Amino acid sequence: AQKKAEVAEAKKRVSAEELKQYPLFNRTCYSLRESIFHPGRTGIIAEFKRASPSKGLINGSAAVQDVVKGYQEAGASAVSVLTDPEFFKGSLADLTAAREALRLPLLRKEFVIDTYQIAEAKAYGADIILLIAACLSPGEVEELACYAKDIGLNVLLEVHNENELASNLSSSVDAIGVNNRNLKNFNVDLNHSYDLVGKIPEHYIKVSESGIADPETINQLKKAGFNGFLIGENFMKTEDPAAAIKEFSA
Ligand code: IGP
Repeated sequence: AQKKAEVAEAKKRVSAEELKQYPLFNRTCYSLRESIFHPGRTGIIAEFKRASPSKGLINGSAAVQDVVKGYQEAGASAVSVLTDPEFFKGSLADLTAAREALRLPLLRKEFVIDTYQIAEAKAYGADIILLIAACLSPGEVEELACYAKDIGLNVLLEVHNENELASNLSSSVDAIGVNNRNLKNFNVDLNHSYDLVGKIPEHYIKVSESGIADPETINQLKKAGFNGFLIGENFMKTEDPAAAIKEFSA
């Protein structure tokens, strides 16, 4: 039954060529670099995340457009929207809703393994894709990053350790994100960021991801050399994520 459902799902999908006809595919993407270094903005990449594998339901009621508008007003440099339905209760509809509400770079947060998902990201409104080094070979990172660059998207590469970093220094990658959360046991340790920041070559935008819980941590990460701060749960777990980000930005 699982297999049948997958085949049916695949049949419903439009072709990559059709995706390229979508109005949103044919737009100029916002630059992550410009927005991260924009003087009036905070460097925060604020995430819309309803649920996660480690926490279960985080926020079952927040409306995507209200939240992302609030993020933008509070000075976020970019917004991240989960599109994975199974573990994060996200969707491509959420991504497009966010696009309509925003004038900021928008990240499709997804486990990307093929070029189709990248074309889809742009067609549904994303400006940035995430590539997770732990899920891909260096050759795949290069191929997918190149494809994304060719269609005008920004590329954020996520790493967990020095080996993943050293094997994936593609020139088609714009930003390197150090994930502080261990994907196997979900433990968060900010030392991942502090240990790796000095090893990221200067020309990449440097992003610290996950478990950032207060404005003081952002200051310390900035001093260590980070330019971007990917934060989801600590905003989303409150009743009013847009109010929560304001306390980080004050
Ligand atoms: C946000 P947090 O701890 O602030 O909610 O973390 C973001 O870093 C996290 O959602 C994330 C993620 C991922 C989710 C980072 N990399 C890869 C899914 C897949």
